[in-house]
Amino acid sequence: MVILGAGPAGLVLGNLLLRAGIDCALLERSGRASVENRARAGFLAANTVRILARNGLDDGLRRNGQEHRVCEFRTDDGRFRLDYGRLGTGEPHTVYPQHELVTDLLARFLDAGGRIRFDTEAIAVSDADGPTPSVTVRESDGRPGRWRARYVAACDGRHGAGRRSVPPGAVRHYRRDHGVSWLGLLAEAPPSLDAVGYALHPRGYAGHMARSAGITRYYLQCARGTRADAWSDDRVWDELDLRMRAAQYGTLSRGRFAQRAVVDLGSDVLEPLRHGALFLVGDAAALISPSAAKGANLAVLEAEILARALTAALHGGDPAPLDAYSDRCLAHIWRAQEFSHWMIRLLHETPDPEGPSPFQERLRRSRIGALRDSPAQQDWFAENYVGV
Ligand code: RFL
Repeated sequence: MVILGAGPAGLVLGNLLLRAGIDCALLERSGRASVENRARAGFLAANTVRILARNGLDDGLRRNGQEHRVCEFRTDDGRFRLDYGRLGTGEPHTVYPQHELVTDLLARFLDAGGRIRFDTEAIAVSDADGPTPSVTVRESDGRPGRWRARYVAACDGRHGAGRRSVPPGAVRHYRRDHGVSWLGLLAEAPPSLDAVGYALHPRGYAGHMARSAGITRYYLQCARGTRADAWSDDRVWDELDLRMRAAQYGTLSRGRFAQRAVVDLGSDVLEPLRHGALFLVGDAAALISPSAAKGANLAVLEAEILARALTAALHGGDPAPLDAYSDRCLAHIWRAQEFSHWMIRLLHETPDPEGPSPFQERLRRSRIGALRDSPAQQDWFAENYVGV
């Protein structure tokens, strides 16, 4: 078994296969330090924590993860809080930075005797629907190489070799550009409120998410095509203060921005998630906009579903779970896509082909009003917000 990519999907899958006694090798394009330092997600769903716990992969998470259960919406009409950890299914998030989870999973994989090749880039998966699937690679010394495998799991993200290797006629590609961009910021500053903050402002959306005692993620909606370094740190902080209504609700703790990146909010899904011996997992299977913090959670869930299916096929001689892999995962993926789409329309005035739309804006105000006032709507929100 060959796994492409050492992100959350590849490393959960690798650990679970090792535990089941299935031989696998992981091929990763980047070096170890780069994999361990790539700051991205932070909010883990309760189901993700359960998956990691039942597979003995939650040591770091239990030590350093922080339970999180409240979000706050700030609008022109005031602010309100939802204790989502008490609504819906009554489950909180656990805040644990993705790169720390990846570091834990990698250490675990290596300790258990897992094989991983860093600086090894998969170029293509060949003969996935034939008798001898293989992966061509560029080895760390730059030379070409080839790995043969009975199965290949593409956990190598949206731009990886796995997706590219599925023939266009064998897959349907659904995609959507939401027409909204965010400046994603990682601030070396403590969180400024004890909740996830969603600020809806006439100048655009601003978001606040805790990562750790000294690190906070912020998002600032920006015009399409904005460069990540277009604004000085002071200008970014002033804009965050304005949109988060700091004058009314308390100033933000400032610090240096350790990371800035512009994200164009987009989504896509491939169907099916299997082509012969090649399986798509995590971002390689579907990209989901970060508006609802689902990507890493789906990656972990799909990795567990695939690990169980491979175990049934290889140890039990039962191919049925592998045949069901794509449909099972797609049901979760489309549910998460729908909620994330709903979040985008809650948080932004999304572009209307007919230009600025006061009608759309009224709908958005009504949507947020329902969330503020309707217990049934709040339960629905909480269930989808923490669930995958
Ligand atoms: P990853 O994490 O991208 O890992 C893929 C790995 O594959 C390697 N690779 C290759 N290796 C070999 N050959 C090739 N040809 C290769 N091409 C690539 C890469 O180097 C990498 O190591 O994919 P995976 O495992 O599917 O995990 C997906 C998650 O990383 C992603 O969905 C989340 O980060 C999304 N996301 C969030 N998800 C959440 O659940 N909660 C959050 O709070 C959250 N916040 C976020 C996010 C994504 C963000 N970005 C990137 C837009 C915040 C941000 C800013």
